[in-house]
Amino acid sequence: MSGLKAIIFDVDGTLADTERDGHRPAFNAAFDAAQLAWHWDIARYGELLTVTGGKERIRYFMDSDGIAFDPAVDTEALIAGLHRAKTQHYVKLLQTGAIPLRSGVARLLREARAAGIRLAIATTTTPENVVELLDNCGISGLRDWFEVIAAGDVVPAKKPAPDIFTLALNALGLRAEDCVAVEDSDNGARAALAAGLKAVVVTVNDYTAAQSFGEVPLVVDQLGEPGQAVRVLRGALGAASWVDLAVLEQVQRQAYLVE
Ligand code: XBP
Ligand code: MG
Repeated sequence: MSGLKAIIFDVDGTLADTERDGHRPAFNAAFDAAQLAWHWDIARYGELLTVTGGKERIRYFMDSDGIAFDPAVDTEALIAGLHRAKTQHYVKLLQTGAIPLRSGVARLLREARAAGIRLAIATTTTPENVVELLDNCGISGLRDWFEVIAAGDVVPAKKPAPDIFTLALNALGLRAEDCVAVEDSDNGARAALAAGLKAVVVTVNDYTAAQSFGEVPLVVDQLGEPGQAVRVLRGALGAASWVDLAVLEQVQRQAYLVE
């Protein structure tokens, strides 16, 4: 009998490739609209992605570039305003359906539902970004497939802190060893591991491919599906050709072996 009770998914980079051509241009559009001469090119955005959370990323950018406003300017309010504008731009982009789910995501979600395995989300991004992505990727009612959507500022510390995964586990009422996390980044993998979860990492692009991902047992380039070969970067798929429930259960069982 399967010991796997739930799968907890990250969103950005995992469910969809959102960063380079989604969040990044939305930040830049917000900067333009505020008449700030800031522009995050692809390479710079890669560096900035080491900080999770949009507001935190803007603050880190200002600090690292020594950008300071007149003391009369409320910097926190300025950042919050920029971030609200960024979210509006990003949501508009999502509403065009421009950002699809990654390979194998819909397949794995369907398999999990058919097997009675519960689904949850643990993400750093703003909650409305999650539901807009889910509502605009071509699967009707997808947001309702997720019993728990833990997102954004609801925890004191964002990834790599474990808080958002711990929140999702508490909301599910499950122990970490009953679940597996699916992540795409070093920060995300470290957050999942710190919450006691075993994780699969699905690298997405140059932003994450060279990261180390802590001690996760399986790193692949996509979840995969028929006709799309999965490249295994760490670990093994066993008899499977793509990341299916049997593979996730194997990842989960290694948790028991390690403990
Ligand atoms: C995602 C993020 C987010 C998005 C921006 O990290 O770092 O900050 O880039 O989202 P993860 P907001 O995939 O590890 O959860 O601007 O809405 O914060
Ligand atoms: Mg991610």
